[in-house]
Amino acid sequence: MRSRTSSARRILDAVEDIIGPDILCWGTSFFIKEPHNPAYVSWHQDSTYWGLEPADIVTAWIALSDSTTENGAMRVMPGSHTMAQVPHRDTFRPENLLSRGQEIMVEVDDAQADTLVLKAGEMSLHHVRLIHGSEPNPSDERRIGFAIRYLPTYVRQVAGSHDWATLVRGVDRYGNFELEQRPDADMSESAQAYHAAVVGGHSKILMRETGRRMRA
Ligand SMILES: O=C(O)CCC(=O)C(=O)O
Repeated sequence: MRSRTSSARRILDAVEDIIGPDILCWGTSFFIKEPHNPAYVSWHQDSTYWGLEPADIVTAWIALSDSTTENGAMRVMPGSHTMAQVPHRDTFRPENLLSRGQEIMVEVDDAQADTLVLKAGEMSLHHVRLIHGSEPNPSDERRIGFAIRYLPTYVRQVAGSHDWATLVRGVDRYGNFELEQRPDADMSESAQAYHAAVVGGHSKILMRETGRRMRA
């Protein structure tokens, strides 16, 4: 079995090839679809509410289970990462796994989409402007993805006055983010309080002008 350190290094090596050697992790999310569950992800660009510029941002989407056509693998519109930001509408549909249930307001020709079929332990990388989404999981198998958002250190937050990120490789010569503290111990009170402050700050940015907070 591969060690955690070597897996992290292999992920960062691939990310470094795309965004260079000085790398921040801005956040992570699980996208979990239980068997026979209506949860889905509408067509969207990640950049829509993140407030991060420029759009030189990449997500490593790591399959923690097999991700197949049958269980709602992620689908992408090839080449759409070269588009500008597209307008989105918020739906807040409960089955939509996105924070605002946001969906793009341009027509997507499903027939042109590619499905990213992955074995557990494999990953795909996607650009922050790539139009992507996924269907519900009508199968008997769980589909679990873990998305890690990586930025080069020169990216900045333009929608909020303060933002946080973890330096995971290289050097931060810009100081655009508060660099997150390493927890003093697993689940310590202070580490949990710090985590809550960062998540609360991100929720304010992502949910701005909606009067809502992110779902837990
Ligand atoms: O897991 C999915 O189906 C979608 C994931 C996603 O939207 C993302 O990682 O940005």
